[in-house]
Amino acid sequence: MPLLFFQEILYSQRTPSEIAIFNLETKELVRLTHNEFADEEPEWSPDGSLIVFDSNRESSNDLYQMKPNGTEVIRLTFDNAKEDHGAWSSDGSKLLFQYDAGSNTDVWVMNRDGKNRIRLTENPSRDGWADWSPDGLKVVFSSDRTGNREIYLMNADGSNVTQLTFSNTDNTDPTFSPDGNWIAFNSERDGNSEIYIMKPDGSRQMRLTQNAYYDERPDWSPDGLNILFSRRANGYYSLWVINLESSKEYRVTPQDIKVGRAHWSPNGKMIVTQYYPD
Ligand SMILES: [Ca+2]
Ligand SMILES: [Ca+2]
Ligand SMILES: [Ca+2]
Ligand SMILES: [Ca+2]
Repeated sequence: MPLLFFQEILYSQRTPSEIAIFNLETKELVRLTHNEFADEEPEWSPDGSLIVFDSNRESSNDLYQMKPNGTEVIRLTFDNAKEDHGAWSSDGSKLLFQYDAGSNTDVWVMNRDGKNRIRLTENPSRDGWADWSPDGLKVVFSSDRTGNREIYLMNADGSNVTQLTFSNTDNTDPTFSPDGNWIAFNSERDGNSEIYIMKPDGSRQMRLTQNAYYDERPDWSPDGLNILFSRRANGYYSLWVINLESSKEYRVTPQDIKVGRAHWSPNGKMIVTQYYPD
């Protein structure tokens, strides 16, 4: 009981944030949520009709979904654990998520309406940051079971867990390319966090960014040609894109817009992001 109580205080004290959509053509930012709670980690459904996100608006942290105009908000999880990091399957029928009971975190899956919850990892370490392969057969995730965070691949039912990275530094936020041929992730193996890609068997690990800032949370564009990522400099994140052919990178969001974890819209024209109004 004391532990749960303490967690709930921590959640309620998280920095307030909102979900917003940034239009890449007009450069306009539209807020979808307006409240004093932490609304985080939005991801667009593959058919474009819904956005999943997590929020501490109802005392415990839970997953929610809403329309891309901010209406029809539906709560998907209801227990005292912290549920976050929702990730859509390519067919839009299921959501992977992270279930944090305080001392342990695991990867779970449920139907898009919150029903039929199934636990996929059962390990005392912190397992999470999961994403699907495009064919829905595999799940890539991060775990600190060796003492630091490494990337692992397993079957979608949780069987056959295979370790892909062996860097002895933190590696996290793995995500499949749309064609399933690559996994992007971030790693601290070269001093600070940079964006990397590798083949789904762990071979051909290559660094894409190299600088003094924290580059995290990669997300492939729907056409597979670019990777969106968050860069932390001077305490704040901005969104950047790197083109995989030219290796050129550019900033997406203006300096004065404070953002967090973000994902492309299915049509590649917008980005849904965590947003800090102040
Ligand atoms: Ca909020
Ligand atoms: Ca909860
Ligand atoms: Ca675990
Ligand atoms: Ca960096």
